[in-house]
Amino acid sequence: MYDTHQLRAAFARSLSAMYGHEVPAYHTLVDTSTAVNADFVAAHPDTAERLGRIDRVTAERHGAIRVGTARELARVAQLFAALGMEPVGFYDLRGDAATSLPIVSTAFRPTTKEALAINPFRVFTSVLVTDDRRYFDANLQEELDAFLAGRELFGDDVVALAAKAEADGGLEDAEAERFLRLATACFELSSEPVDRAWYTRLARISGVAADIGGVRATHINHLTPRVLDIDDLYARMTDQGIAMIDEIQGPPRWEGPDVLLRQTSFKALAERRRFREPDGSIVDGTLSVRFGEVEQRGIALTQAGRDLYDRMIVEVDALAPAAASVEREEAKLAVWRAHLPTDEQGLADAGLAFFEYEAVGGELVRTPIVYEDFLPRSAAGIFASNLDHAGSRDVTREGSHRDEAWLAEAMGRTVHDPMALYAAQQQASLDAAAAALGVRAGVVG
Ligand code: OOG
Ligand code: NI
Repeated sequence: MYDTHQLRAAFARSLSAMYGHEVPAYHTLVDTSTAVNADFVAAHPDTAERLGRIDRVTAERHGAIRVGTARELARVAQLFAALGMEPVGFYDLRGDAATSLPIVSTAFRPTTKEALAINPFRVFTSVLVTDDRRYFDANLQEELDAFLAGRELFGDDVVALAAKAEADGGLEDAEAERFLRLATACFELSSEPVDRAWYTRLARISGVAADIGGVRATHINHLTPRVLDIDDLYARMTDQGIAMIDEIQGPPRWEGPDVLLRQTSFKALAERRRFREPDGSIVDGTLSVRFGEVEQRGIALTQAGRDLYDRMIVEVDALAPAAASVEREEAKLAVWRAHLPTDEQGLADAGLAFFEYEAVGGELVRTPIVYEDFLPRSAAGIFASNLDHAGSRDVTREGSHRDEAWLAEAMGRTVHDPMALYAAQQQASLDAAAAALGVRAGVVG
């Protein structure tokens, strides 16, 4: 028997094996990340594990996938439900000024502290918005919708097994292995020829639209390891001759506590794909859509902390508009030093971050809660830096409406609010600590 958590861990391993086979640079990234983490723990034995035990951090991955329709989203949500991964958060990347991204996203992940500790696998999942007139006119939408309706990304057999696993809390060995094989295969790069004319038409609007709607299959776009020192990782990858994107997205390196999420990536490598030309001939060619990404996670911020983060990013933009990465990093550092408390106590006192509290020998001991989600601005930056062309869109047209309720309706599932999950975790720890100390839980932080 595989229970939900064993299925999730096994699926993450199986996807990782397949992706490593398809994209050998992934091995370089994982090996380098493992070395960075081991060295970091050796250099900082007392503090390195404050944001997660080394075994969890080194095994930790997030994936990214992209689907075309509400139906495909509902079916992939069923697959993830079998693995104990629920939709958390709503990200609308369509507003990004620099790049044409006709998508909205959510993240499937475990939602409890216990499940995260067993295996924190999460998948950033985007769905195309085909009725957004800024990107697709009525004719193209009709063609695109028909194309998407004519494909099946997640077959009935794998979806049925997933539903059974969700209902029973796991699967017997033979069925579990079949489910894992079928589910992994859904994300394998297809060798079916790509219709060149159709793909190119969509790519002129958006590289992501072409990647989603230009082919009859989906694939895992990237699998991201977690490191304890992303600047060290960046330097070591560069030393190995791998061209990283210019900027580390999100907060800067600084002397105070790490908050939220820092991410960087290296450019998509050209992968061999076959194409069907307009004259019907099949030729070899290449596409660059997949890339390598790495992340460093920090402390989860409260709504007040998040509002401050968003204001700080606006200030960085004002100080260093479209500046080179070195200047942006300097601007970030100055803004961080001006606004953010320089230690955890300061963050807690100002109510800016989430912590767990535990009663130990009559004292309340505070431990930070790690940010388990994503950042829309950073996600847009990662997308943008890995596309060959910015694409095009008509900003004079009205966009179509999408929100968390739309996502929930499309999947028939609750979309969790990340803030509410962190707040509940903090409160549960306070209640338990108060019970242990024999006092009523007060508000801390
Ligand atoms: C997702 C891009 C965003 C992240 O970690 O924020 C992302 C994609 O490429 O499909 O990977
Ligand atoms: Ni990612």
